[in-house]
Amino acid sequence: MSRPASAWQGVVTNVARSRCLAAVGDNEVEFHVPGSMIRDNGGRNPVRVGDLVTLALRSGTLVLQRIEERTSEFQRTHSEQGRSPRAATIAANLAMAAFVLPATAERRHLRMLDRMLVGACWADIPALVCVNKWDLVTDPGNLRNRLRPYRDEGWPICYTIAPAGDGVSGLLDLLPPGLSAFIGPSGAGKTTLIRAITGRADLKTLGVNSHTGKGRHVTTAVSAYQVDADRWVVDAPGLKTFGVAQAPQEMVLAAFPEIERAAGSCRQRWCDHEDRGGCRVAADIRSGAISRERWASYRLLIAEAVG
Ligand SMILES: Nc1nc2c(ncn2[C@@H]2O[C@H](COP(=O)(O)OP(=O)(O)OP(=O)(O)O)[C@@H](O)[C@H]2O)c(=O)[nH]1
Ligand SMILES: [Zn+2]
Repeated sequence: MSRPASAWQGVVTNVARSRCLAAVGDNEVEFHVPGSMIRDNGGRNPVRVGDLVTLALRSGTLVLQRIEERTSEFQRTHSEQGRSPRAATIAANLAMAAFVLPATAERRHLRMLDRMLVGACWADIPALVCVNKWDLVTDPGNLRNRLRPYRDEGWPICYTIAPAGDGVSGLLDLLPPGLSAFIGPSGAGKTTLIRAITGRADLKTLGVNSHTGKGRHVTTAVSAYQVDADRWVVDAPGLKTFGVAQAPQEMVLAAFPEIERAAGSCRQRWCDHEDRGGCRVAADIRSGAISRERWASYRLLIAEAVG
């Protein structure tokens, strides 16, 4: 389809409540989303970072004309107060999801990792794990052990100290052409990593609150930054929760390949894995081939996902 001379194509780099930015050629331009498109989307801005958009110039303002069909949607289930849970897209057309955890990882961070991996399987995009703040790790052997199930299933894991740039070139080597989104809990160091990768000193981090020890919620909008000619990184606000209620159960299974494989070898086709005779999953849990943490996580997520 030909487009009028006054139309431009771009990739969305920033979505805030009232304005959006897109990279058009070598420029970043601001554009307006027509009220009708927001109304048609149930009162929400339909634009996401990563969207390929067509913009038209109207009375001196760039206006969104069309959002091209997405190749992938990285989404989670999200419930706002008093509303029923709905799927919310974090970014569109991603080539990679980079899950950032602090090396001070607590149990809840690893459980969030399982949830985010369901999100990557649901979006059908590859994922990697970046364990940042490696300078603060207290028991490195224990943490590496707890991450072994992920490594064994082929998810790349890298260890970084973002402010010093340690491990950052290894992380960069893992990013494919296109958009890679940095996702994880608040204060994990996503913005600091992106600053180290892009060399952009203007990216703001506010530091960790010295009283609570928690990272402050500093990144408020999803934004994309250019790394080199064909790679972009996406900084997303820190997540507190990552619901999978709208994800199909097969996507949960895909995020636990060690369990999926074992279940395929249970003697009963519809085995409930309650350790009756011939259950391979139960045998693998007993032998340690399936970690108890991952098994408990799987059971929660499979119950949460749609059947
Ligand atoms: N010791 C140490 N501190 C780090 C490291 N990486 C980041 N920090 C610090 O941790 C704090 C939070 O870092 P951010 O980059 O803002 O974290 P974020 O994940 O972007 O946080 P949100 O924007 O809230 O999601 C800042 O004070 C950083 O300087 C690291 O590898 N080691
Ligand atoms: Zn079984």
